[in-house]
Amino acid sequence: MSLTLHGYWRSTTAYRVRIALALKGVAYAQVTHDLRKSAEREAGYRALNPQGLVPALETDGAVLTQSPAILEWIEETYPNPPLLPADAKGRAIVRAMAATVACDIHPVNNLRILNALRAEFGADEAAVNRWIARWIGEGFAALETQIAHYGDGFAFGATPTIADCHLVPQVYSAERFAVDLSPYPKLKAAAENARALPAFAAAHPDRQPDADRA
Ligand SMILES: N[C@@H](CCC(=O)N[C@@H](CS)C(=O)NCC(=O)O)C(=O)O
Repeated sequence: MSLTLHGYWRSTTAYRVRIALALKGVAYAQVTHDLRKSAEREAGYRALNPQGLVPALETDGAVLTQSPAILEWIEETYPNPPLLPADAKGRAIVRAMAATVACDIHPVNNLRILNALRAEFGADEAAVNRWIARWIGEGFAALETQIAHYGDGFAFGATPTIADCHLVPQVYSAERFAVDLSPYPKLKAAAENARALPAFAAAHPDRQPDADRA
């Protein structure tokens, strides 16, 4: 099956998909859409993803959108190594941890939200950074408790899961916006442990072909 990932190096949602594909050892092509130039809103790309957001994953005969759905498709299509626990309770907890990032942190800190804060609500960069840190902090505080309870090297258990596919990109974003991670030592340790794996390293934004070069 041939796969093409439409993304952008610094997109944390595309980063989730890159991690999952790398963990599964699945090869794919990449097409970049420069978010700084609003390329994701162009008509050609909207024909693939009507939401005009990255990522989208082109497979034989379908275009998949929404990174959590894409991760579930990857898990079902390439079951090894598994990124979800074997038991239903474990799967629900992992999906809940992922949803804390995907539903409760990332959407309110997305580019178009930040641009609306700047353009329509008069927020300066200091206010935007406070906004970002506020929502990351709320989500990370909850994840810190869950990782302390369920983690064993990774966010849940002793092997990477879909929770880590969400956590590591969100930590990347937190670091980019200089959010203090010292209140979340377990979360930080889990992210660092995951990042040390070659699959996570290969998926890092700076390693992507469209990354800014110094
Ligand atoms: N819930 C979607 C969110 C996708 C999303 O918001 N992607 C961002 C990049 S991380 C984007 O395309 N932003 C462009 C914009 O806000 O205009 C997913 O997980 O795939």
